[in-house]
Amino acid sequence: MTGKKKSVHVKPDYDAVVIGAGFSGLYMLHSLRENGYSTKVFEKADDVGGTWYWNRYPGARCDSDSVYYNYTFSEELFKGWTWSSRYPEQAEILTYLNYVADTLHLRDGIQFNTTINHANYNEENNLWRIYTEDGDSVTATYFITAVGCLSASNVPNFKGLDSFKGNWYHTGQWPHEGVDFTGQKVGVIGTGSSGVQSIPVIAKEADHLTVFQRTPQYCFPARNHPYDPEFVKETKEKFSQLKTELRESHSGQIIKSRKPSALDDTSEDRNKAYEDRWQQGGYLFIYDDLLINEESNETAAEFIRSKIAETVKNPETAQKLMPSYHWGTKRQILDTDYYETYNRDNVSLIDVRSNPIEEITPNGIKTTAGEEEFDAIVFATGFDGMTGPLFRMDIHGKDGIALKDKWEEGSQTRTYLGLSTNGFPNMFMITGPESPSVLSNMPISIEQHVEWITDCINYMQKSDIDLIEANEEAEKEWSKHCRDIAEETLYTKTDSWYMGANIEGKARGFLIYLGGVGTYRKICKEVAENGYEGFDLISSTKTHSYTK
Ligand code: N01
Repeated sequence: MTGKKKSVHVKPDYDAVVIGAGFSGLYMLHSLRENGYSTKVFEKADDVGGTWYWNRYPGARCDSDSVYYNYTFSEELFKGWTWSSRYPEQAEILTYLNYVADTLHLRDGIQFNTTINHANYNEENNLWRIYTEDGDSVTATYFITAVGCLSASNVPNFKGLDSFKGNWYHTGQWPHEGVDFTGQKVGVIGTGSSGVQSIPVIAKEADHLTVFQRTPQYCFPARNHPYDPEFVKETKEKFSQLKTELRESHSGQIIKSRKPSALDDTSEDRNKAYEDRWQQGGYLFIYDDLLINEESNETAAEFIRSKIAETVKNPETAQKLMPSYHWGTKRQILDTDYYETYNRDNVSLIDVRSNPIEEITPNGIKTTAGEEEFDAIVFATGFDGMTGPLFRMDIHGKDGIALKDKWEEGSQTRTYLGLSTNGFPNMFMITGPESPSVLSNMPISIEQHVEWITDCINYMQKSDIDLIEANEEAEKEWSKHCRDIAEETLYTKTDSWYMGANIEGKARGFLIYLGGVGTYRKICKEVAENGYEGFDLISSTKTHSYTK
């Protein structure tokens, strides 16, 4: 729908304000600047990097093939960078993002050390006012969130945490100077990706490590290795082809062709295929139906359980480590010596499902099985995923409605294409809920959003459109479409942060579009080609500050 609206013309401080200077914010800034828009980025940290700035816990590394885990919008950037290994450590990825920021001269567009704690849409003048924690504010026509999906740390509200006399850390807010656990008794709570990556490293340093596990995990070996220079050279040479393939792929990665069903193979052939992948390392994507067919899924689950039994020497510990949920329906994990770590004399495992944590005491952690003393506690307890970072900014749209109230009162997050939500005009979310985001290779999905948003703003400026807002009906349909696809899979049968299940009181519902990166790209493209179908576009007499 296109219409007209009267609004008072007030010149904004910026055409666009972007929140966050990680993968999303950096490219958004570059893209808007290249198109002539005055743009300001606010970043809480004192430097660029986003998730790779904050997550400095021991063992933190990427688990996507690094040659695909980078920007593809610039051939020069792509060819100017060489990854050392298949799954590089956090520091190397942070160096890559610094390389991008420096090469594209982005730092002068970013205000560091600045937390945004409120953003407000003003219908009178059709502008966003964005407030910093210090009470300063700026206005912008477009408000773009580049806050990441996993930036709101979750420290469970354990009784007594304040009384703990030792040091405690959350993996997502790790001290920059590092932590030396030598000679210490350490407790790690949580066995998701962060716990599984950090536990083997902490175990090597600490005097004793106790892991508090609520849900056992299916882990598959990463078997990280340095890249063969010949492979890197070939990858760079076929840049254009690779870029197209990544962007049109299902997950934003290049995955070798798979067989349709695990049940088409004999158990012997299947186990050989699983064993080959186990030896080779990387994700266990061998059959297409592993996440939709319970019987197929169980073959993968059982294979990993057999590996746990084979690897972990103490049968009681091995039993505690055996997962029973559908394989792959929580975030899949690639590990380095995770199960092997439980064979160390200085590592013990407490199952907090049978023996829940009662409280943190001044000296340690008390479960129903007793109290254990610690010098340090590590919370590897995850994040308020997808919606958490948005809610923490206290965003208010039309009629003053808070985003949190809109999504939580209806007990449902609702977006149109994961990019936009009704009632919040001229606001765009990069990798927002109900887009492929965390179940895809993030840089590739980020690029698609940044390019779509830039094209959309260009279209608005050229067509003299002042306001774009997701249509309520289109949004309902998109949310339903996302949920319908998810219901066809096994994902919705497991409590996970994908479902919002890890945060008490959070609206439940699958928060990711599962139709695939290539399909999603096509849908977004068609929406744009059809004059931004599903959006309301409003013109007024207001002049704009488009400068190109
Ligand atoms: O967090 P998680 P994470 N008492 O939510 C447990 C990305 N990532 O930081 O499973 C006791 O996965 C919780 O138990 P349960 C990746 O997308 C990527 O590890 O809820 N335990 C679980 O074991 C990932 O999915 C990389 O029963 C409690 C753990 O804490 C996402 O970040 C590396 C508890 C939390 O696991 C989050 O991963 C790291 C409580 N009250 C992270 N509350 C890469 O490799 C929670 N737990 C790229």
